[in-house]
Amino acid sequence: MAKKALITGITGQDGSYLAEYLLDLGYDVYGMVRRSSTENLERIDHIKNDIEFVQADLLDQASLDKALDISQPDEIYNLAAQSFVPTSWSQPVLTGQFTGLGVTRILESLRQVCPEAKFYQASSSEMFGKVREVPQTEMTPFHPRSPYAVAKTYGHHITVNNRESFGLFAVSGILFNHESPRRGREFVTRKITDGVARIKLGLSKELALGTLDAERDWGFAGDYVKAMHLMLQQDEPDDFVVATGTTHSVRQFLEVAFGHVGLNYEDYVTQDPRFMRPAEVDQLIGDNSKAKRILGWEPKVSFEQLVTMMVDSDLELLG
Ligand code: NAP
Ligand code: F7E
Repeated sequence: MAKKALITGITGQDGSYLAEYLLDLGYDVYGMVRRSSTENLERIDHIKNDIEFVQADLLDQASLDKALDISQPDEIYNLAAQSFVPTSWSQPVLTGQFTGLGVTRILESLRQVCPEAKFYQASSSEMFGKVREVPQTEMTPFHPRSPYAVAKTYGHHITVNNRESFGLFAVSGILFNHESPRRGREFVTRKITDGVARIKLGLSKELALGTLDAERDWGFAGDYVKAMHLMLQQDEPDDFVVATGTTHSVRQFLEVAFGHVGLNYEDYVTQDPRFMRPAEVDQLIGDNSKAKRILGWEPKVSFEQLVTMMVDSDLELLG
């Protein structure tokens, strides 16, 4: 019989790649969606007929109980969250409710409805924040720098705590930034590649950004969802850093993205205080050696390939 997976956040970037991957592996895929006045299935439009949708919200315990009861999953991937860091300063309570307490709600439902199900929590490199060591490993202490990161740190600890308290197969994937042509346009990578395409096509004249000095360990989302799946196929539940092990600044991203279409970013990019953050995460770089050793996982798409893939996709979309 086919394995059953429930993905929360299936309409998001990672949810779409994970759903594709699990369908290819022969899974029955259930997707949790929240009610919306207009349909927002763009990222999964091509596979939506292969997915069983269940309606639920991270804020509503009874709806989560029902979603798990309907799907009776072997594996749960908890990808749903308020995931945009700047919004977490303007909506800190909501972010805590979705991104933090939402994890407890799903785990409570899991314990009531399907305690044998394996659980994946989408944790984040943002938990390292003001980093205590370079590169960051599974043992590096956390120092979150935004309400989003604080909520994710709670989600991480409650996952580990459920594992230790109740013997659940519950794991936390500490994923560093991962991007794709399906990334939301407010995140810096997609904002840049969308901006480059607009400028190249004569639809826009400039691109306003915040700091250009921040450095991130950027990988490709399509590679990273495979690590999520591998974590749930292990004999023992454990937590893993998933990263490329390389870091680049926003400025370097700009150089490659504008360079790819024969332009110089300095002619178009302006800095706008509106995009500066109250507290910044200056540099992230992950040590992926545990994931390589135990999961046999490694990233396939390089930084340059990622940037050019995103620029080409935005040129095609807008062209
Ligand atoms: P994303 O594109 O922002 O998708 C977030 C998903 O969560 C969407 O499907 C959204 O549904 C859903 N959601 C939000 N609030 C919800 C609620 N109250 N109830 C039910 N669903 C809700 O995020 P992503 O980039 O795919 O990231 C997936 C997960 O990994 C997130 O938890 C994120 O915080 C985490 N993460 C991401 C990265 C990264 O670099 N991408 C790195 C580390 C960790 P709607 O479509 O209805 O809004
Ligand atoms: O910012 C700087 C900004 O919003 C990256 C989420 O998926 O990854 C993501 O969080 C850097 C920051 O991603 C602009 O200040 C400059 O230093 O693309 P971002 P993020 O905050 O790293 C982690 C791992 C997650 O878990 C999150 O869910 O770029 N930056 N100028 C800018 N950022 C944005 N968004 N917009 C700018 O104009």
